[in-house]
Amino acid sequence: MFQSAVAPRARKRSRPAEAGVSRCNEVKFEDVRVFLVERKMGRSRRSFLTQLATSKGFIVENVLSDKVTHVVSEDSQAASLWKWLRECAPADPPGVHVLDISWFTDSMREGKPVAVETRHLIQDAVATPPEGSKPASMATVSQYACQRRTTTENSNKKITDAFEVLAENYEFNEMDGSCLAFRRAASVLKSLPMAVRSLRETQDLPCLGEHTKAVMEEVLRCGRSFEVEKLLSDERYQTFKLFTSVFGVGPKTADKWYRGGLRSFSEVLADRSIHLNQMQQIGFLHYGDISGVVSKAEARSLRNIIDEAARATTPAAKVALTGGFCREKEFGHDVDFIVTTPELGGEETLLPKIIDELKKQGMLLYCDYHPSTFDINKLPSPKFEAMDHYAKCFLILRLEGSRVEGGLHIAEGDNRGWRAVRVDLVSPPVDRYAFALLGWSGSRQFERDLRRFARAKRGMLLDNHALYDKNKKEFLAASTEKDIFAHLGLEYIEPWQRNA
Ligand code: DCT
Ligand code: MG
Repeated sequence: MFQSAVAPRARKRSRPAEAGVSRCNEVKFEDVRVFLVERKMGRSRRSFLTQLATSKGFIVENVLSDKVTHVVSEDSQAASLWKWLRECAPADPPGVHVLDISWFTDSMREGKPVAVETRHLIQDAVATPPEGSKPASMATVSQYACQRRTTTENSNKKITDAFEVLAENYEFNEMDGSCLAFRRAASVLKSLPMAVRSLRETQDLPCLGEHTKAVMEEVLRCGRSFEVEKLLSDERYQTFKLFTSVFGVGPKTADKWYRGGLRSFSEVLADRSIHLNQMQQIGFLHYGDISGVVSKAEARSLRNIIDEAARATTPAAKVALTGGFCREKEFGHDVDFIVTTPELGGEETLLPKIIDELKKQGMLLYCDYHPSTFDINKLPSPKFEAMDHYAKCFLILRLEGSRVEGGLHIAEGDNRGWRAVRVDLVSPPVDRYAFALLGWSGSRQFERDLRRFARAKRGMLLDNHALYDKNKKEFLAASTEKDIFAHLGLEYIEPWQRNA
């Protein structure tokens, strides 16, 4: 921890004002304490930058204490800087950002502390190797997915696939704890830049329990897990998997049908005691299309379609692709969009207008529209709810092959020239946009850990509507995703690095 003072004669003081920095500046960012490294910067430039920062409401510490959250240096020689920092603080600083001057200048320009991005970091060659390379030790992996960078590349697919089958089966059996344990373990392995070769290598990794390790060991040793193989040929698992692949059928319905003795679609459809709701009827009608995956090219085409439909009725409308495709996944089960308008309130009529437009174009095969139940006075919500309160619609659209670059992602020999695709549209008010975008960008595990981190590490409540600081008893405003990461004191993780 940074405990020792830089200048031996300087006594440890808590506030820059007390430590010789102008007192008349109002402190705007209580949680951020900057330390400017004088080496290479020089005394007069350091003094100038200190005044600049305090005039903008920043706290600049004169002493390198464990209160410091952001160490800023103009020393481009990472090795010598880190050597010097280690001499000042022999133990590794927990959570302190060591940054080059670009973070400082960005923050001055914006008049607020900007979120820390990879480009700002001065990497420690010993403890933190450059981005994209292998960590020197797996011990550095955080238990929180929001502190890991996870791309779509997965070096441990064999193991994580096995974990996901087991997690899914626990979900079918409503064993939430075990399900989460396997999902967390899979998420940790997905973040590793290299394949695990032996159990010993994983001893310092978080979120791996006895059961997960036993499965992993089997996969490492035999190339497969016998528990998973047994499950894959288990009648109950197979039937649940089949039934829940229908749009509108969850584990509860699958369980009811299974307990009623049903094992196949033809048995379900022939059973007169079963009443399929509208969603399930449409699910069976378009089963071949919507149980398959949607390609990136199809998602891109849908983005243009939604964009045109939104602008045709509301020229200033803003459309953002979110969900798996904003994380650069090649395939998804649906395509998710956030739509809004620049003026507050404009979003209220936006979805019905877009839906009408899609209908006019003959694209609307199914629409389940939920008007907004968002009430700012009911925030913060003490308990996270699975669904947010914004207006949204779950759609099935008819996508013409002629609109997709490279053609539709359907079976060869299917000559219809179109396919059905699942599309979700959500429309938050513009002042909630960043929270909605972050909440829908996923992955589920990333979102879960962002909320868990906010609560456990920062005493804050985060959901798709707002970020609330429980200690200060106030809401923290954000107009971009980066603002939210900055409030949480987290390094910014790009959407394509959120595939936890
Ligand atoms: N989400 C969440 N919690 C839920 C449901 C959704 O945090 N209970 C977020 C995470 C992902 C995003 O909403 C969109 O959901 P999906 O479309 O189900 O996930 P996806 O990541 O887009 O995956 P896919 O590619 O399969 O659509
Ligand atoms: Mg999706």
